[in-house]
Amino acid sequence: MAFHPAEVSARPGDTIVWINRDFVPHTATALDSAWTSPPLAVGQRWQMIAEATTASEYLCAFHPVMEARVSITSSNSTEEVP
Ligand SMILES: [Cu+2]
Repeated sequence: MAFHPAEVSARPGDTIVWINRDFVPHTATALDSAWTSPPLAVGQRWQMIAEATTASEYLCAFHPVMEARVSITSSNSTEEVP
């Protein structure tokens, strides 16, 4: 009955995967409703490509005490050319 890790950071374009390793169904649902997984049965997985708008606190729609967070870090691949 918890997300592990409770906080994950990703860069835009990264794939974030949730796997339900619990004994009951769960969802991963953004607090601002920007995204949600379908209900994940035991053993099921769901993945999402991270975008800037993915950054959010999220919870399980069935068990709102389950809270976690996705943070998005910008990539540092761009360098200014003098
Ligand atoms: Cu749940």
